[in-house]
Amino acid sequence: MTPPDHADPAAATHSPDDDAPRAVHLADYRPCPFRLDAVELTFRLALRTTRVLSRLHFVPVEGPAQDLVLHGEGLRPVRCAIDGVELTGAALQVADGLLTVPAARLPAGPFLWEAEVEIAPEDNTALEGLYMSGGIYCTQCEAEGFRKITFYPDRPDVMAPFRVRIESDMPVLLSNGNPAGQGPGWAEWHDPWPKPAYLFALVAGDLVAVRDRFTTRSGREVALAIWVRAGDEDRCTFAMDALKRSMRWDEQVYGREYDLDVFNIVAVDDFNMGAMENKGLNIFNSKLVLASRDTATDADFERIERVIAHEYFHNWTGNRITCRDWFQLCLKEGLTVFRDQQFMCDMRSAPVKRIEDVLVLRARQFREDMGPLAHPVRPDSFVEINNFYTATVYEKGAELIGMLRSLVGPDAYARALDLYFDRHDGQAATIEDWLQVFEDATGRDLTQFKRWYTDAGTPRLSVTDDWQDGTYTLTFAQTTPPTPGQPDKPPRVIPIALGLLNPNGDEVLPTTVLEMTEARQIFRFEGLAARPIPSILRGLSAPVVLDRQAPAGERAFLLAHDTDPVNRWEAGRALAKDALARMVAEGVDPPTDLLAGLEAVLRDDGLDPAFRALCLRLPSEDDIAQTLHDAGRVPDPDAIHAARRRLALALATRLAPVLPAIHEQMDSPGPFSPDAASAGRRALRLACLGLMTRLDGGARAAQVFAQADNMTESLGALACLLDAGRGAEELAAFHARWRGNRLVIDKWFAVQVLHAAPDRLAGVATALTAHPDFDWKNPNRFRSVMGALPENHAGFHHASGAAYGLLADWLIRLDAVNPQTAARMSTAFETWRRYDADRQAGARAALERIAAKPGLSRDLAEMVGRILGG
Ligand code: B3K
Ligand code: ZN
Repeated sequence: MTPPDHADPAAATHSPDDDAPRAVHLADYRPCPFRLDAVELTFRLALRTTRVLSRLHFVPVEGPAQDLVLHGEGLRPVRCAIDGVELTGAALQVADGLLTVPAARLPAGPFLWEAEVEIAPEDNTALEGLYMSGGIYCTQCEAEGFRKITFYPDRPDVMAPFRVRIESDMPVLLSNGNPAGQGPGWAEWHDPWPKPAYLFALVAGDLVAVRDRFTTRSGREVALAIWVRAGDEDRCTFAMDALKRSMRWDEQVYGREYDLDVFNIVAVDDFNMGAMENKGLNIFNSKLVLASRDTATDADFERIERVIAHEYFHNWTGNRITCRDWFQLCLKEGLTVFRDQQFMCDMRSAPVKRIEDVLVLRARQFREDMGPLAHPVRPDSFVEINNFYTATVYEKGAELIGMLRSLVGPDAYARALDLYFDRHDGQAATIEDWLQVFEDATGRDLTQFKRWYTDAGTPRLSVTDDWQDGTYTLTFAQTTPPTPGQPDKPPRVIPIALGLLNPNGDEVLPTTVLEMTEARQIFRFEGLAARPIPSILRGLSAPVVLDRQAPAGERAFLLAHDTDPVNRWEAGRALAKDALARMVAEGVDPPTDLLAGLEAVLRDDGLDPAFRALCLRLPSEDDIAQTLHDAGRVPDPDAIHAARRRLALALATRLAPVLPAIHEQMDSPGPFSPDAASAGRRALRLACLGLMTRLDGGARAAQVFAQADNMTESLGALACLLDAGRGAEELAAFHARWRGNRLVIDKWFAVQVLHAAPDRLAGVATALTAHPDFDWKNPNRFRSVMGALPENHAGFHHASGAAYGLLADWLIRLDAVNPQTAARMSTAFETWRRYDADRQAGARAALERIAAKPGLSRDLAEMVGRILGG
């Protein structure tokens, strides 16, 4: 067969540096002029010469005839035809990743597009499209990876049922949907549910299945399988259990059933993110599937449970109802995160889970919203969509759903969701559709609420109170600082969950949601016997910063008495942040009210151990830096590091009499269980160990390390030892024991970076990159060193600028093979303008060095441009 004359691979290959990156705008959205009624794909797998044959059944939609425009990147076309007539010459135009067939060359009615292309999975280091991971063929198509597999209208609003045939001598051949036949060297799959190409998946490899079954509430029998490499089967039990619980929960809480005969999960070692919700064939980073007591920490177990649920929940919120375009990403991600958070609250302690979510929201999303990368939950332009899988779209997107639910109430929320599933099943929807459903179900006008989707930035809520003649008055004011491209922000509706306590600690006003809609608004409470103590923004009822000049003693009172556990924790947190800010700025001693308050919490064995552990966790150095920056100061990373250690020492000294006893008491006698209660006991045990280490230099931690029978304790003790400036022997023992387990060796790398002394960080990290196990092309391994660098705040921002330079070197290197992961990790620099002039100069030099690199990907170029320019 003669390749058509457009077969020059360069013609359809994306070349990152060929021209300036172009932004895509929401305002430019146009529907696709063709419907796609059916997709048939055949894969003849080979490492460097995989053949992909596609048959796409197009139907023009009403209206004037239009060109057929298909995406394609890095494809070697062999043959393209319409209704069997091969296309050559002028009938085909290929440029900038787009293949265009002029309208004049298309039949007036339905037609069949056929293409045969060649691709090289083995050469695909970007891990997008069809690639190899440890000898396994696998795919990642979201957001725009399918165009690296074949020519296609690669946009989420084009949905079609798929039939897939895989030809390969690999023993296991998987794709989406239900199995439709198999024989020696081939397998066929049929996915009856129309889906966009980003949900396509294919896996072929030497895998074994851990199997189970699930019967849906209407009686459908679903065969469940988790596919892993031989030897990993015994580490799938927890993930399988999480999957079954997720399936049941979605039936019980959202009335959503699974809709295929099989549900497959595959674990691969090389993956750019956590996992992917491909229809009926979820592909996971192995670190989010494999877990056993020896190899996974409690945090790993928790994350596995959450992500298994998240990907499963996408089956309805994402797959059955998908996004019209990528600007609507939060439609599926914000909602699915909200659903996974609800699930986790139901599976575990709800307040503890909410506190953890608040910590993540502040650490990642508030930080993003306050810096150069701030963008709306629904952005209105992007250069590279992969750069918008952010904390804002995910975590703030979930907060928006939570606010909606608290504004309309749980019953109306349930009605609205039922309407959403009824009305939009099988469609590619928008945020307008989503809000319309709520308006129709509740009769409420959500025009002002929509600003939460379109306006970036974290509102600041200030509050003053007054007590006169039996009336208590709260006056709130809201402002949102400018963000890139958005100088002015009108007021938004803010649900403020409020409780009032009397001076005995009794609740005189149970949690009530105030609706703030103006820039400044007053709320009055009558009939109270005494001036109450307010508990404001309970459960963090809106993603805002509360600026309250609390009167002396109020926070300590709330830490001791608040009936809302999240705000109780929050009171301690606010005290600790204030204390640390003053310790840094004014050199004061750790305040007694904080130490006394934390001691009371620790000693209160009526409280959940997990909650006590969270209260004892001091604010991170990055959090303190942000607090100082907000207060108009230039944070000094060394002073922050020193103050935090000083506070930890003061706390340890004060608690010294009780720490060993609680450490012992929290030891779980029976067999290991990863459940939340047991994990909470281990968390408190480790919190005590961390404090004890401040006093004994690591003596107890060394014993714990030697005796540990689970990874949480083993790694926790190792971290304590490194913090105490020792641990060399233990590190060696840990490596020797776990050298055959990639996921555990990732932890071995990360713990050394996280706990290196600040002035040694760059040296430690450089040495680790020279270690024979540093496989930098594996995203998990790369992240375990380079992703951990900024987590060591004082080390990353060391005055030498060495860590900035080191990260820049490695981002440049990684960008050439894996732009997506390189771009994501550049967010380490997003706070660079907080710091002093010398540090800013160091960070700027590193960023400019990246920006100047010839051939930089558009992913990393966009990120660095925004970070520098903001
Ligand atoms: N939807 C995927 C993320 C895809 C990221 C593409 N760069 C996982 C998830 O959110 O469930
Ligand atoms: Zn998701």
